[in-house]
Amino acid sequence: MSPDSAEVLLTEARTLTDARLASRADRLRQSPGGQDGAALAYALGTAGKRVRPALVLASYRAAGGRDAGIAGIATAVEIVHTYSLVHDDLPCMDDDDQRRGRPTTHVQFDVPIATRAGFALVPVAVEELADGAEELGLDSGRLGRMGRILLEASGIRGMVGGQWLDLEAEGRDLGLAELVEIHRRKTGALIEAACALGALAAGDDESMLATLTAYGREIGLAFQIADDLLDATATTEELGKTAGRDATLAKATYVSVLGQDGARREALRHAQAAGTALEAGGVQSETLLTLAGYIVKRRS
Ligand code: GRG
Repeated sequence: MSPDSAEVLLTEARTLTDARLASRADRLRQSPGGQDGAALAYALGTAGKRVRPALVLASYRAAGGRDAGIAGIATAVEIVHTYSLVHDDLPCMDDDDQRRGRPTTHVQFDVPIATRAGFALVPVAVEELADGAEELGLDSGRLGRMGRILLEASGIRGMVGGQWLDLEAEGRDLGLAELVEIHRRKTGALIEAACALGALAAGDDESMLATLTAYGREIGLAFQIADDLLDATATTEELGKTAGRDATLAKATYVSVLGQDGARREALRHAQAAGTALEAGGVQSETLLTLAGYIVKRRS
């Protein structure tokens, strides 16, 4: 695989996902319509890196899947991620005015509209998951299992719980164990779910599922450590969101706890552990290895 292969996969994921996001956005612009519909379409139309869809795609292929219908499952994960960004930027959370190079949804519209739009995206994601599973011809048992994985990762045991702890921890010194718990839940859980969903969409091989889940758990944490580093080292233009926000909010991060070099070492260690998990499970995927490398070396 060429060094640019992560970009190639991200572009493929973007193409597949963006077509479906645009179609959802069109429908939501019609119904509910009005400002709510416009805000939903605005949020879905922002240009992210599409790392989570790429992970669904790569995990699906690593598990032997070949059907283009996987795009629906990848889009469902991206919609949950999109909702989390809309709410994360609200004044009651991280209070940011820029995201993906554009004004955040509550700045473009207003706080009540952005709050409603965020909540409304969760059932839209579940609908997309069901549509994707149907397109892949998956049975209801498999869909149920996939729904549980996506919603558990999004909920109190995953992303919502992690964000909750993160908000409570603002202005407080944290130990590494507490930080790992927050990062694994706030960011890692959805990334881990993306890999698990790719595996389950391809088949019911439990060992494959366990291996790709273990891979996802490691790169999920590596992804948030890299995010901590980028917040401290990249520019607002590179990130498309306000740089240096963690310091402003007095958040404990890998950088504040371990320093930049220590954080870099930990990100690499977890990316390598992701590769070890693949090897231990006998899963050969140059693409997943390349994505693990990309996740810790990216500049945005
Ligand atoms: C009710 C407490 C409560 C929470 C609601 C808002 C929320 C749920 C959770 C926040 C989760 C979150 C935004 C975590 C940060 C994840 C992260 C590193 C986002 C940036 O991801 P990228 O770099 O962004 O993939 P793009 O824009 O490229 O998609």
